[in-house]
Amino acid sequence: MPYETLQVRTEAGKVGVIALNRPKQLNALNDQLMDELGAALKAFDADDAIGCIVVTGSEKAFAAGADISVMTKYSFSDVFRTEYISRNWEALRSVRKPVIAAVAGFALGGGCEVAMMCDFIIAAENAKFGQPEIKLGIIPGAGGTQRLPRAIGKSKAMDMVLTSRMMDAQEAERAGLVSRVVPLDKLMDEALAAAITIADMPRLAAMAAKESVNRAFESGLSDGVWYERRLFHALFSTADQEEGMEAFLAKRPAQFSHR
Ligand code: CO8
Repeated sequence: MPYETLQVRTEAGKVGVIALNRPKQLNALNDQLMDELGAALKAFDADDAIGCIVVTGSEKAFAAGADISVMTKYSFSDVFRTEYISRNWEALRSVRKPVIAAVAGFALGGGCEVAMMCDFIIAAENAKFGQPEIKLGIIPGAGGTQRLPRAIGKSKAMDMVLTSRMMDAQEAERAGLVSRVVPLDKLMDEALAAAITIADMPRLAAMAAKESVNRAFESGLSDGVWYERRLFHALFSTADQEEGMEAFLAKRPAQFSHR
């Protein structure tokens, strides 16, 4: 399917790469882009050959937020009536395969929120994260006030949301917002290497691991641990559990069938 606001490709036959592509607007997010992002994610999620997805932007911007030139025309009744944002902006949440955000440059407002909806973030040294919505008279609207404190704690989240200051890649790594920081020219290599590693893992275990870690943000400890145990038990019904354990004991590489 041709996309106007994305560049979509497959790497190594097993990783789906989605690059946000509105360069003139620093990848500002509008409904078309988010609809296309949702469609591209869904297509990779349904493709049996794909084991992991990478979402990225350009060297200058992952995404500089929701498109302000569009939002400026909206009234309360427009956004409330049409369910602006919740209508199509959270497609990432329904993706069952692991999704890595490879972030260079600005990840601001909705851009930071999209990155946080991914399963983990690999940042280039020039990455800058921020929730500057307050300067526009609004607040984050796609989970920024909820995911940021869970990722970096209340004090830093409040600091960013209230002052609008940006966090550089090093601070973001120290704070736990990103999993690693790499040189800009190595960003895609690192993200693809991580994605290929994940794609080569037993698929059902990877999907269950993602579901279980995400459960930690939706439930109390007892419920979360119970949920994890149920998934752990369920994986004993998979061919890859049998293969993985047999291969380990036979001291040979495992041949996973992703079943
Ligand atoms: N919307 C529309 N256009 C934008 C945006 C944006 N968010 N950001 C940048 N642009 C455009 C600029 O208007 C400019 O266009 P033009 O060349 O036609 O004048 C072009 O991109 C380049 O930008 P700058 O000239 O400003 O580039 P600089 O390098 O000087 O500055 C900055 C880069 C710091 C990123 C600056 O552009 C900036 O501050 N942008 C706005 C950041 C912002 O406020 N983001 C939050 C938006 S609100 C939001 O995201 C609400 C989230 C709602 C949920 C979304 C769900 C996913």
